[in-house]
Amino acid sequence: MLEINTTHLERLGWDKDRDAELRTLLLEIPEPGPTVENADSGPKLAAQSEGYLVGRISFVSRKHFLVHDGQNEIAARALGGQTMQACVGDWALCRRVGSGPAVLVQLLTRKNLLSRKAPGKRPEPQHLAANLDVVFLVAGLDEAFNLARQERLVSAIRASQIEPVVVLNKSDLGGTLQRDRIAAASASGTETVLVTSALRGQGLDLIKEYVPFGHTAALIGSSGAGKSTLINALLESGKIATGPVRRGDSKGRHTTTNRRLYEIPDAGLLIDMPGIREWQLWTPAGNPGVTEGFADIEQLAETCAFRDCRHESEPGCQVRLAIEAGHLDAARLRSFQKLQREEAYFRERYPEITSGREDRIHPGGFDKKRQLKGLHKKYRRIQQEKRRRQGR
Ligand SMILES: Nc1nc2c(ncn2[C@@H]2O[C@H](COP(=O)(O)OP(=O)(O)OP(=O)(O)O)[C@@H](O)[C@H]2O)c(=O)[nH]1
Ligand SMILES: [Mg+2]
Ligand SMILES: [Zn+2]
Repeated sequence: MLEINTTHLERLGWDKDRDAELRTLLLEIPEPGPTVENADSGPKLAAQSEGYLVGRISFVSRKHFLVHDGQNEIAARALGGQTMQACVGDWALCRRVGSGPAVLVQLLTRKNLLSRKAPGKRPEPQHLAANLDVVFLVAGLDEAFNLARQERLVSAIRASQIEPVVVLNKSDLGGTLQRDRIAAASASGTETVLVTSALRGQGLDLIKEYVPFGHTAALIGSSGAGKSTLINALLESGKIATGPVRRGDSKGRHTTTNRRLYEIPDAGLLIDMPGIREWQLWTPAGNPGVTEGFADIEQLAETCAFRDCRHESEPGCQVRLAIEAGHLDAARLRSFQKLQREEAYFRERYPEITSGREDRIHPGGFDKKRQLKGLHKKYRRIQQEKRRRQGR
């Protein structure tokens, strides 16, 4: 059987389940036999650099990946349909051939996966990160707090079986806002709200507590919230580029453009992400959906007189009762119902996805179509330009 050294992977979050899976996988891979000399086989590849390795994807840029094996980051690329699927935080079995980039052979089973619907019209997921323990929802105390988006994020994160933790950063600028914000953030369905100042190094220990050795967290939030600055402060090296926010509305300039995994000294791993603008749900089969972020309402709804209570004017509605008694915010119920409608629309619109036949929608298919369209456009433009120059 093939052997792969995994001793250095623990600090990247390697666990027993992953190890067992890898052992099984390796049983299926035939051991490389002695090379047969064959005049037709072309140039020989360097034998010593060939071989399998396992590591965690630490960086993604389109089809290019970096895979961390616990000691080094190795350049890798995906083959065919896998391109769409691999993301930061994934464990991958790779194969190295010659001196070029390694090839992702197979992804190991994910503990969880954070996805949203890819921006644009195409019904495709965008996988943001895999195998997370926590997602930090970072908001700057200088930016306008968007409760509706926060609720949407919390339910998406919960639905992926990941714990959401709100981080209110820039406490040095917060002033009197702070108290209201903490209340608002708590109303979004998260239990934990941390207050930090990346600039002054306040609250960094709180973050570390949530990401101990071997754990992984991703940072999500608007551009300019201070995600990269927070990671820099924790890295104690300041190696990630950060950018100033706009005067007036404190909006960031989308400084971070890729997702990347960082190892924090004396703690676990943090994934830096580009700032987000919007978040469309992606709730295929197997994903418990938006209800996960609204356990409080779900619990109340179970005690409503009617099983299909819409919490409008039905008698014996415990949800309305809770709102009237001031235990539940009416806006929160509205958010929940809005997300439920969105989810229902998604499931109706894309039944092939929600019934678990996602594989029928070939990821490459859309790309190819778009590529062709782009080529046709380009061709037409060149033709037009040619005619123009010929004076037609
Ligand atoms: N006053 C203050 N400024 C901060 C703090 N944290 C970050 N900043 C500033 O906020 C600006 C944006 O910080 P970044 O770390 O680039 O923000 P980001 O969330 O990574 O933004 P994107 O990469 O664009 O998504 C920078 O000018 C930082 O110096 C803080 O705690 N206090
Ligand atoms: Mg950044
Ligand atoms: Zn009801």
